[in-house]
Amino acid sequence: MRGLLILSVLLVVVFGKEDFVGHQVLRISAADEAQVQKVKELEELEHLQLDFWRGPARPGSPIDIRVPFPSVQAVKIFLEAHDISYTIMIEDVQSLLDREQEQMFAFQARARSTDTFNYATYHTLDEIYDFLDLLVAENPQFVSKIEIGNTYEGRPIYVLKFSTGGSSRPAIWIDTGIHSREWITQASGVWFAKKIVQDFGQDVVLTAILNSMDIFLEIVTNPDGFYFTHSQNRLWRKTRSLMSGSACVGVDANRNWDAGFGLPGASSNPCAETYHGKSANSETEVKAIVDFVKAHGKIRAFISIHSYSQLLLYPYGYKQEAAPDQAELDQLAKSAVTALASLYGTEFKYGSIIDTIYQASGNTVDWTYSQGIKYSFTFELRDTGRYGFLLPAAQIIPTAQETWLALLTIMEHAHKNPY
Ligand code: O2S
Ligand code: ZN
Repeated sequence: MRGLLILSVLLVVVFGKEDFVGHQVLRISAADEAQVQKVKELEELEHLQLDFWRGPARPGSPIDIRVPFPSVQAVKIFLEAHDISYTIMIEDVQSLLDREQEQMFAFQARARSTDTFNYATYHTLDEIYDFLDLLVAENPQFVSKIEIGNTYEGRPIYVLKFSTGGSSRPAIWIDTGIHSREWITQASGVWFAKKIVQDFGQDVVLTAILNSMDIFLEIVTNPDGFYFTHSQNRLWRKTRSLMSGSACVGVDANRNWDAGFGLPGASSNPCAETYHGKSANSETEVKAIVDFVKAHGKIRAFISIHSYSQLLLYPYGYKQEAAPDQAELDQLAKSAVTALASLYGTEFKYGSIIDTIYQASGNTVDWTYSQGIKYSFTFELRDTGRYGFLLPAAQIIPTAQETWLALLTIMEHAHKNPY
C-alpha cells in the first residue's frame, strides 16, 4: 500500500493532475449513534484514503465520503456488514471533473472588462486576480484593492474595499474560498463584487448601507490551495504549508483560529482534512485576516462563505453553550434564509454550528464573535450533495443571486442596528 501511495504521488508529480477515475461519493445514513461510531472507525483507517465531504455528524444527517477506486469494494462491504445503509451519490468523480474542465475551456477568452467577464463559468486564480484589477480600474472612486498579506507560497492576498468615502466607517466583511475546493464560493464572490458596483446608486437598500458603511470582500481567501485545485488536485481543501515532522501538507484554515483552538471538532493529525495546525494563527492566510480585523476595529458583520449543504450558521461551533446573542442571530438567520428561498425556492437550514452540523473548533466565526463582532455567520451554499463540491457551472449565477438576498438581509440588519 505504501509503495502504491508513493507511486501515485510520483505519477502526479511527473504527469500533472491527480485523477479520480472510479472514485465514488457515497452517502451514508447512519441510523443511530453506534452506526456513526462505526463510520468514524473508517475515518481512522488511513490506508483507505477516504475524503469526508460532509460529516460525520449526528445520526439522521447524511455522511458523504469520497472513496478512492481501490477502496470502494472494502468500504461497501464494511457498510453492508454493519447494516449501515448508503447510496451512491456520484458514480465516477472524474467524469464530473472532465465535464467541468470542458466547460471552462469553452470560455477561455480573457475578459477585457468586467462587463464581458463570464460569470457563468469557473475561473483560475490568475483570471480572478485580473478581474480584481479590472473592477478597480473601472471604479477607482469606489473600489480599491488592499494587499493584507502573503500566502505560505508567497502569493499576495487581496481584499476588495467598497467605500463611498468617510473615514474609518464601520464595515461588513465577506470572505469566500477559505476552503479552496469549494469553487462555488469564489465564483459567487466574483459575482457579488460586480453586483455591488452595479447596484450602488440603484438599489435603495445597498445604497443606504454603503452611505454609512464599507464592505470588504476577500474572494480568494486561500490562494495557494486554490491554485493547487487547478494545477494538481481539484479536491484540495487546506492551505499548502509544510509541517516539520510530517509528509502531509496543509492546515484546515477553518480550524486554525484562536477560539476553542485544538478542542474536539478538529484534528491534531497533520494528515487529516481538519488538521488544526501547530498553533492558533499558524497559517499566514488566517493571521492576515486576524491582523486586519484587529487593526480595523469596526467590523460589524463578518460572513464567511463555504459549501456545500445549504446552511446558515452562527456561533458557537466549539461549544454547546448558546451565544449571548443567539435569539437575535436566530431571527436574523431565519429572515436571511427566507429571502434566499424567495428567488428559486432553495431551502437553507439555520442554527448554531454545533447543533446544525457538527462540532468545529477554531473556526473563523467563533473567533470573530469572540472579538465582539455580533453578526458573525457562516454560509454553506448549494447543493445538498448531488454534486457537492463539483457544482455545475450552470448553477453559479443562480447560487450567487439567491445568496446575495441573504447577504443583503444581514447587511441591512447590521446597518439598522448599530452597536
Ligand atoms: O467543516 C467546516 O469547516 C464547515 C463549516 C464549519 C463551521 C462547521 C464548512 S466546510 C462548511
Ligand atoms: Zn468549507
